[in-house]
Amino acid sequence: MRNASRPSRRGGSQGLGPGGMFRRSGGATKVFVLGGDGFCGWPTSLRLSNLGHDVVILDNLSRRNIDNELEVGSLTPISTPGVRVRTWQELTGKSLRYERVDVAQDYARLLELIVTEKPDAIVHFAEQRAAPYSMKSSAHKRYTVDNNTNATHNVLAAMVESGLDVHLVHLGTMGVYGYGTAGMKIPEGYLKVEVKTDDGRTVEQEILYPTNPGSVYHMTKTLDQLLFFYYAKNDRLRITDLHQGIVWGTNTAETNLDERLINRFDYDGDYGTVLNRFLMEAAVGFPLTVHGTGGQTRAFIHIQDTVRCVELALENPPQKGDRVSIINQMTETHRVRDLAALIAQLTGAEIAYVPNPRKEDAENDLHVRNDTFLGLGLAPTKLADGLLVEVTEIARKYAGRADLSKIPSTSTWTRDNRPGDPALALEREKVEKA
Ligand code: NAD
Ligand code: USQ
Repeated sequence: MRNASRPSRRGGSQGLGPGGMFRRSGGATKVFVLGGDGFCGWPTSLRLSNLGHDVVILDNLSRRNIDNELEVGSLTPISTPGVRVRTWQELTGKSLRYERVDVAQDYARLLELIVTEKPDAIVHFAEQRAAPYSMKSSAHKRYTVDNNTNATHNVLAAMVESGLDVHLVHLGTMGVYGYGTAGMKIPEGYLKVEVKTDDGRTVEQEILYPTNPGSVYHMTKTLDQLLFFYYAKNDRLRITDLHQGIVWGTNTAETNLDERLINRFDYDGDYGTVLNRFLMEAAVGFPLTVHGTGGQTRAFIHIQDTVRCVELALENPPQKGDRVSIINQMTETHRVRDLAALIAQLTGAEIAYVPNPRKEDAENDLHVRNDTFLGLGLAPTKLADGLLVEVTEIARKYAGRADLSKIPSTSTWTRDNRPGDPALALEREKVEKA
């Protein structure tokens, strides 16, 4: 049972401590960070610890093992979890623990940790997050579905079984909506629709915005969304689902404190995301790999803002019985070819229009509502503020660690797609010229 003397956290701002963070009576809030060894999870764990929360990272190191499988590594030299945690404690004296747990497979251990530690909140990053990896083969598709769906469902079932009132903050994706436009901004999760009844009346309803995933990975996030909907309704769980855009950048105020705390930087064809890949490609003299015409428009957010948004989500939980709180976590939209042009202009890099290995619209517009976080005080880091720092302090500094053979994206969505390899682009040009 929970400590009955603890003040209720319902009502958003009740119980806010110094700095606006919620605190337990007589101590810090305890937060589990599932997937806290990963790209978004590690800087988030440090930020929450820095704010005075008691942070416990649960991670099975599957991401590091996938690096072994793909024979690639982070561009930045990341330390082991043990060194990371010890360095943080040595520098700040703050408590940060790491538990090796497979959230998708080891339900008993997950439940035991929740029951004994009684976290106030759980931040859930622990999923396989790369679309190209999820499309490599049937085995990769099945792993992604098993891992992501089980991880999310295990967390929800354990929250119910524990009987505790824990706020779950999950990292979802903008990709649940697809990237189309119906002539309106994509709302934050819910869509008002008008339904004609059998007796001719018009009734207004609010539904989850229709999903339109573009990969098996993105599909798992739409499945997560249904799990959240059900558990909020049936068990009155308090859940926030953050529909996040593509994260760019590397370090945050906390990971910058010491090189042993450095965050990971993925650049390979499976895990590297578009903007970070372009920055790294420019630094190593590789042509910028624009898929197809580069007409795809996507939503972006800097890693420092990711961390800030999670902090804001924790400070503003839904109340028991509320529907899932869905928040769009993005700050800018950009077209891929415009990003390539910007980086080419900044660095002198060449651009290669390579075959698109994905089945996706060649061109799309994207308009997204993001009022919630802006209203809560998010001050976005814009591309213009951070790009040069990334090029000089990260991409160029660690360029020597890159394996250029791992850059092309070889995972194809269907048999008709071809790898995003600049060598193929040159071949195509030659054929077209002949
Ligand atoms: P990441 O792969 O770097 O981190 C995920 C972490 O979760 C890894 O440390 C991994 O070892 C761990 N993990 C995976 N399955 C697990 C399991 N079953 N049990 C325990 N730990 C497990 O990914 P990331 O970029 O940090 O993304 C984190 C979350 O944010 C993901 O859910 C992703 O879908 C979402 N997201 C990421 C981005 C982005 O651009 N990186 C954008 C939008 C949403
Ligand atoms: N692209 C290129 N060249 C490249 C790499 C990608 O043109 O070298 C294109 C892709 O074809 C795609 C776009 O850039 O049109 C974005 O690709 P990405 O790999 O940067 O992003 P995506 O696969 O959508 O996935 C990433 C994260 C995922 C997260 C998602 C947010 O890996 O975890 O959910 O961004 S969103 O895109 O908003 O759905």
